Amino acid sequence: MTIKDKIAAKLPEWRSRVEKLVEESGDVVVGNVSIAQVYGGMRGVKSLVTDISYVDPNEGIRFRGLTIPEVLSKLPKPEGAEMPYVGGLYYLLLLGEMPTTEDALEVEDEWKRRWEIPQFVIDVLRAMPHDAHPMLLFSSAILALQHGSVFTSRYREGMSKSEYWEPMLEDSLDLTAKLPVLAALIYRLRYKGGGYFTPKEDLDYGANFAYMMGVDDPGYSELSRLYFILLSDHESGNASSHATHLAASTLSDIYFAFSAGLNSLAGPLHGLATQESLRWLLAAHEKFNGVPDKDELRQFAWDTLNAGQVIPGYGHGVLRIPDPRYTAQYKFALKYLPDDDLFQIAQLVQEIVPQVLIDQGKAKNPAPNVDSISGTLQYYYGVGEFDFYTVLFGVGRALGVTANAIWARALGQPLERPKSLTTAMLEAIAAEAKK
Ligand code: NMX
Ligand code: MLT
Repeated sequence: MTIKDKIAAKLPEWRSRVEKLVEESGDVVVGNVSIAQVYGGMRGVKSLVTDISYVDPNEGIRFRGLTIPEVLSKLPKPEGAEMPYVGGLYYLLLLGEMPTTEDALEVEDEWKRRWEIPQFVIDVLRAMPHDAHPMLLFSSAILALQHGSVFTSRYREGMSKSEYWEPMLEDSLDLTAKLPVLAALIYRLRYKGGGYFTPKEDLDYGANFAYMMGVDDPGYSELSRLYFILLSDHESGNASSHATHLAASTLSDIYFAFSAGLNSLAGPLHGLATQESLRWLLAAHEKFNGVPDKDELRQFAWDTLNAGQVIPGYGHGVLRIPDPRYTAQYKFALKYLPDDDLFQIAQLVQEIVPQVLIDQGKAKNPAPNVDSISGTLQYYYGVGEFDFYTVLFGVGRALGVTANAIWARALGQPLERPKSLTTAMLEAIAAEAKK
């Protein structure tokens, strides 16, 4: 059975489960919304549904019910590798079942058949100013790929609603196959003079990415697998997933929708924090001419806060513990680069910054998030161009948002259109509540 057949086989049960829930219990109240939440970025408002991942504030992410250590130990791995096949993770997200090695390889093989980037997309990238931000290049290239959307042509020809998910799957496999190639191409175009490598038949998704980046170190293949898996999904409410879902809810195809998601990933409160974290560490390194002592670093953190800025890589909209995706990368660093200077600073930051944030008394979670250490790992392997890091986040995030988009279409999730109110209306609601 192909992946498409396997999803098709699951659909009847899922469709009737959702139908039954909405029909029989549609008026059951899930939660209330306060004025603070309406003004406060909808934090904590329960208004989205996904079965692909869930973030518990006190535990962190579970992918299809599995914690990160479970995912890393249970997913099949390439021979001799420590980190699993990315294709296996995609299978898990798409189907909710632990893949066999054969299943993981089926996804990896699908990707190998679909990786090619049309020449006009490469030309679009080459036409951009040489100092364009890599996220501008990445998002533009994905928009350009929209030209080949199977969903859009099938829709134009006329297709039944019940079939929407099929071309969505087709486009998603095409898109996810091309992303590491595109990312490496952007990297080489932007920083390495323009030549690029095409993927090798005998390498998996992660190892091929390392190869195309020109990083000749097996540790970087392991890191690439780990990173794409960790960043793949973080339930539906984070900005990039939500933006992708919102755009896709209009029945725009995955290229338009994911480009929208990437555009929100490019903000410093979200994915761009990956580059900002490393920039912050490097600034500390430069200021103190190496690894600062604790007092110097504490003062450096306070200087950042007193300048009205955030400390990148710390805090979270949902998590109230250190991000387990941070912990997984931290363990990787302990094994592969324990003596690295920047890792020493990152460790020191982890010791000092949470208390500084607690003393400042604003951040609800003073602990490190996923972005606080990713750059340190990239830098160690020679990928020192930190403007590029959010592109890597985007390659990983595509796995989760495309899996979600396929299921959203399969289950007929409608156009997203919440209701807004005016301030006067909220004032009236507040006055009524006080009576
Ligand atoms: N440094 C300084 N101040 C912070 C930080 C931080 N790392 N985290 C939160 N705060 C402040 C925040 O700006 C807000 O201030 P104000 O009342 O003046 O508006 C206050 O603490 C309360 O914010 P929270 O409710 O704790 O956090 P919120 O849910 O609004 O925002 C983040 C979450 C992640 C945007 C926020 O913690 C932050 O700005 N962190 C630094 C940027 C970052 O690392 N982003 C990446 C997040 C992960 N990702 O990949 O997306
Ligand atoms: C993410 O991975 O999307 C970030 O941690 C942000 C979030 O979940 O809000």
